[in-house]
Amino acid sequence: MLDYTEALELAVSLSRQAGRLLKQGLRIEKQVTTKLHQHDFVTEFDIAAEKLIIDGIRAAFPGHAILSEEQGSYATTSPYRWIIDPLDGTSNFICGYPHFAVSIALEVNQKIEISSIYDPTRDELFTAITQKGAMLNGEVIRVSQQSVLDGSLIETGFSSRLSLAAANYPYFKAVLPYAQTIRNCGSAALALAYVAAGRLNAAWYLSLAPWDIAAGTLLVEEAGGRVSDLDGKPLIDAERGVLATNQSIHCEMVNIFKNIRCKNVGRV
Ligand code: 2AM
Ligand code: CA
Repeated sequence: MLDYTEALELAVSLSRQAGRLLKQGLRIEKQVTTKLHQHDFVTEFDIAAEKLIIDGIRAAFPGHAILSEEQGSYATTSPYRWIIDPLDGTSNFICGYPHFAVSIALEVNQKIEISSIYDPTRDELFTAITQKGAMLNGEVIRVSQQSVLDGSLIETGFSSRLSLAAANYPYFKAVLPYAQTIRNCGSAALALAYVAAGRLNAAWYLSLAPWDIAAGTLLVEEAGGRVSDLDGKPLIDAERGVLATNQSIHCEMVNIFKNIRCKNVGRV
């Protein structure tokens, strides 16, 4: 039986090492290459940070499965699977915009049990273990107490693929009149961590990948929030949309999203 505290310590240590590496790359010119399409970027720092993390996990737990953004899937028969985004917020990183994170989650029998999201520029470490609460730099965090959408600070983001980004326009337009305002800061992992810490009241995204949200979902739930798909149903596939809130404004957001679908406007 795996000791979750020890596994989290490993995730934190690797996140900090990867974060140090990313910080060194922030203000220098990077080698930027494209992946699936013209705005889907990767740098040598994404790759190096990912290698550092995967090497560390393989050394400690050689039998565990791994899913990571750049190297893809390393499948085994183990019930343990690490889900890694070595650099969430690559577009920010390329431009020197200091808002990005290292995200590591451990799934056990397909359920996230351990999370670590590390923001190296602010030296902020968000961690969670299932049923043990969520923390920021070792202090317990809770979601906000905001009870209505009116006055809420919300975040969303747009896929780097334009056709998928456009699917979010009607959602953005529908939420904006009800909220205080909507941010688009470029890291889904940090947006979820901020919902957990009560800095944002909600965040929603369409078209994400599992590594963008794996760690963040447990953080939000352990901080007293709620995570679902855009219909308010259990989240199965990040690609079809994710909604994370402080719980109190969840139904209001889902109701707004429902109206969009009635008008039959773009879904992914
Ligand atoms: P990344 O930086 O790791 O690619 C920006 O709104 C957020 O969406 C970031 O978390 C970014 O993750 C993610 N993102 C942007 N384009 C994406 C895509 N095509 N597929 C999945 N995630 C994407
Ligand atoms: Ca990434």
